[in-house]
Amino acid sequence: MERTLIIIKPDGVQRGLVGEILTRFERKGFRIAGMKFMQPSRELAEKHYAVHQGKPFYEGLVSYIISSPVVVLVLEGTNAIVAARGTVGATRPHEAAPGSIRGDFGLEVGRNLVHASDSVENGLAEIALWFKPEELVNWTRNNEPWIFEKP
Ligand code: D4T
Repeated sequence: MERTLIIIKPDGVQRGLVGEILTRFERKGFRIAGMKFMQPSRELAEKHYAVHQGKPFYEGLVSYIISSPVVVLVLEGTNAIVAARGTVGATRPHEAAPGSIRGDFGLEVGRNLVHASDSVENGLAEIALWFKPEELVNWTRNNEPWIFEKP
C-alpha cells in the first residue's frame, strides 16, 4: 500500500487545527501508520527542504517549519501521494480549491498549514528522514473492505 508523509505545520498546530486536519485524512480513508508530535530541529528541516536550498523562500521555509511543534504522520492508502495532495490542496492557499485543507483554512503560501509528499520516491525518503522504522505500525482496520476494494 502506498505511503505518504504528512506534516501538520506550526500554524496548523498553533491555530488548534490538528483535530480538524486529522479528521479530514481519516474520513478520506487513509490508514495511519505513524504519528508523532515533535519540535523539528533546524538540521532536520534543512534536510527535508534540501531541494529548495538557494531559492529566495528557502530561509523563510526552514524558519517557519521549526518555529513551533508539528505533528508528523505516515498515511497509507491506494494512490496515497496523489490522494493526500488533493486533500491538502494547491501550494498557494489562495488558489487552493474550497473543500481542501489549504482552500478552507489558509491565505498565504508561507502559512500553508500542511506538507504532503509529492512523489512515491520523495515520500519514502521523507518517511525515512522523519521516522525510525520501529515507530511505524503494521496493522489493519476492521472496516477496510469498505474502503479498499482489494485489501
Ligand atoms: P510542501 O512541500 O510544504 O508540502 O509544499 P508543496 O509541495 O505544496 O509545494 P512546493 O514543494 O512547491 O514548495 C515547498 C514549500 O515552499 C513554500 N513556497 C513555495 C514558498 O514559500 N514560496 C514559493 O514561491 C513556493 C513555490 C511553500 C511550500
